[in-house]
Amino acid sequence: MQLYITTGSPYARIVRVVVLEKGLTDRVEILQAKTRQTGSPYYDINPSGRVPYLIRDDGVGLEDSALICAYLDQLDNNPVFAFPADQVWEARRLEALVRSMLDGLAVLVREKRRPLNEQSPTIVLHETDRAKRMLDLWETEIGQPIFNGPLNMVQIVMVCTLGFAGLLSDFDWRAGHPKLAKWFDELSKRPSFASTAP
Ligand SMILES: N[C@@H](CCC(=O)N[C@@H](CS)C(=O)NCC(=O)O)C(=O)O
Repeated sequence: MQLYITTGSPYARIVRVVVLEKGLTDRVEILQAKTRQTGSPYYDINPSGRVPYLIRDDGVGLEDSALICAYLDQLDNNPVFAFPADQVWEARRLEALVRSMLDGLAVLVREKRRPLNEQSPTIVLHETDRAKRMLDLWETEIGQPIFNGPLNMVQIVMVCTLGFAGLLSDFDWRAGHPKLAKWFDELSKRPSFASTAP
């Protein structure tokens, strides 16, 4: 299989972590895509131009980190990241909320990478405020069992989200969130996170 990524993409990192955790490095070739460039040859591979994008062994392409992770997880008929029935809705609820923070941060990082005179202060303020509200929420929720049991998708998405937030030099997500920072630092030591850190 071939997995198209960019090294800076937190969504691609989520899949790269799953590839490592599932021991699939021999089966998945990781390729760099040229995204956000007019006329990129990558658009012939994935017309949406987004990463991550997995081309399966049968040649069919899958987009979206959640879908790709679920696909890779079940390949060996031993899906370790699928939640048992009694946890599934709580896990999906939490993963959706973490992804909501990640989607906002992606907008914020993109905005801040534009030249200063092209940045929208309204968007920067809106997304910064959203990130702060979500971080406050996670500071109170990070003790929940789903964040502290065996590695799962909620934890993977959270680590990749906070790692991505760390790229914002003028936004210290750790300030006022000591429990979240401690949780992040502990889990970040895991080899799959350490070797994919932005
Ligand atoms: N919901 C998607 C989001 C993927 C996404 O937004 N990827 C960004 C990189 S972080 C991208 O490919 N951007 C290139 C573009 O918008 O053209 C997922 O979970 O995979």
